[in-house]
Amino acid sequence: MKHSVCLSLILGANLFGWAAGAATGGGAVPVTLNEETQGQHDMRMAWGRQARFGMFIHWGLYSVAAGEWEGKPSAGAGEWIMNDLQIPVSQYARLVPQFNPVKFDADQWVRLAKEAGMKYIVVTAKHHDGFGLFRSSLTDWCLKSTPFQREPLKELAQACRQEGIKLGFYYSNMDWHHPDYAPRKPWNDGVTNAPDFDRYCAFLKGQLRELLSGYGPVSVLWFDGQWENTWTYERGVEVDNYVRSLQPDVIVNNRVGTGLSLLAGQRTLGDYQTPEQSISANGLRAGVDWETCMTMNNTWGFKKGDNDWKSAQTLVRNLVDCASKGGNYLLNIGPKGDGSIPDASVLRLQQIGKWMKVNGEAVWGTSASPFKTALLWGRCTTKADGEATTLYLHVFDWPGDGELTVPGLRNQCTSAILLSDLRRRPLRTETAENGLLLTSLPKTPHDAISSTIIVRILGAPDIQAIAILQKRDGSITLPASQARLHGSSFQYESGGLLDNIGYWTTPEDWADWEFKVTQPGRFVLSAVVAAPASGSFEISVAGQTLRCAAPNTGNYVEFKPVELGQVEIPTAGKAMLTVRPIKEGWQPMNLKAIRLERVAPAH
Ligand code: FHN
Repeated sequence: MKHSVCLSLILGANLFGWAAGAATGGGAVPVTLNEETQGQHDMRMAWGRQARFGMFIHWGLYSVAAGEWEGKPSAGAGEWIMNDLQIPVSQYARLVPQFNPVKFDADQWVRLAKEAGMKYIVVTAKHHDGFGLFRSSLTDWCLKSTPFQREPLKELAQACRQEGIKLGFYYSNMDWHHPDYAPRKPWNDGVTNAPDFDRYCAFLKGQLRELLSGYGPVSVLWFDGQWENTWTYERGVEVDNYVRSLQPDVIVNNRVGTGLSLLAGQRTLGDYQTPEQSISANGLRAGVDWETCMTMNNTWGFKKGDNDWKSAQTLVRNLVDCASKGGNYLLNIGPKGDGSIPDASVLRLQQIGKWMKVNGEAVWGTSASPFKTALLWGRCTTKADGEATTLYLHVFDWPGDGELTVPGLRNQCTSAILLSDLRRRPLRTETAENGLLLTSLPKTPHDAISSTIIVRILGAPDIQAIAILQKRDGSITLPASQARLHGSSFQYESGGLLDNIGYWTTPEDWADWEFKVTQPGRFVLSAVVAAPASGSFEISVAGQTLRCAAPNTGNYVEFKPVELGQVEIPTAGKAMLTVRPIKEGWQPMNLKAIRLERVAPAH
């Protein structure tokens, strides 16, 4: 495949200098990142922080392969097939004449995203295989060599402008095809030259120039493939500043850098962090913008054999989880080689859209939860309203008794309603010892996925850390979210099916809870556990210790309650319960909660 070397390299001209106007064709020298004021930064980031939800699109030659090569399935993600099956580039090129996505419909794709509640789209302009999904003047290894003589990125840009959706491009620093990319892959069988990485970077910047000058405003540049040692901090700085010189308002992700720890004098590159396929338990540090990207099944690029789809419930709760921690959710689709979107993806986007149609205001433009521990029943997002604050309570586990406690909330509540109640009927609220008690909830939730309650309070949230309290029926629940974790490896994990202490791989780690007893007595102790093997641990409370065995539930996500024995808590007041592995018999387990059911009054 022919590669034209940048004219600048031949003429020695420096097309990529930072001189005033050189890159922007005149006008003031654009602000480079390290000169940007916080105010300018916040202004540039504002739309992304409002958006909370975007669509990731992985689409390219690999979509034609669909996870299979000469009848052999690839083990990894669809877009990694060249790597996983070590397909020689000369063979992989057989896909080029097959790329003719006649079913591609930019308007349909953008409408699907918009109706799902997504505010931006990031599409792969070039993935690791180096194949440009656009007509590049710098190489033939791109769309212009296929039968598909349209410009999908331009059609997407146009459709996004029409629908008010921001458009971003994914661009891989790593390139398995380019003759100057290093380290060269064994399967890159068409080239023999010694790679010249500087020449590759000139190519990379040349393509970025094409993408940043030929498709209108580009809102996001999503770099990737930064982990090979040829990609350096210095190249990241150069590209970070370069793309801003072309479009000063573009938001750049952190993978323009190397992802390695910063050395003295280095600064964080890019504007936001990009955790992948997971949602951190407590969000990232305050003030750090982040976005979790995630597949709907297990692959980014289409694979015909991957039908392990997450449910709409899981996807909505992941979105809410991200927003409740001040982050964004970039949910991926992998269109097929013919340009159509898998039915399973379309169905889930429509289901998410149905939920967002009712609850979108509780996601878009919201900020993180003010609660320092996870909420037993779900998540919270907030909006500051001048002298007041709106709390959006996302209730995943709807209370059967019509009551819900907002733990530790000390503000005056001025109103509480169900977001879905078009008649805006007020919910009864009481100020309780452990927070705000909502009563008169309907016995069934409006939406089993997540139902939203809007609580308006005076002032900024004032949350008192509270001990876990005994419920009126005498029961006490000690949730993973409120455990005090003592150790280095385990952690509280949440999102989707997860709301538990996980990664409990070392018996040195142990957990305890402090709680308040108002009704002493005899209690039946149980634990809610998921574990692929039965392990031994002990529970100590009120001077008694029970030796326990975790049930083998077959895996780490199917939780089962297991009764552990009885204990006496003879007096009211503060109590402490400890869960400690027994070294010799320990097996890792995920622990969702410890429960104490009061079965008799104190002797
Ligand atoms: O290797 C890529 C992968 O193919 C996919 O593009 C994801 C999406 O974030 N990023 C890299 C893996 O971290």
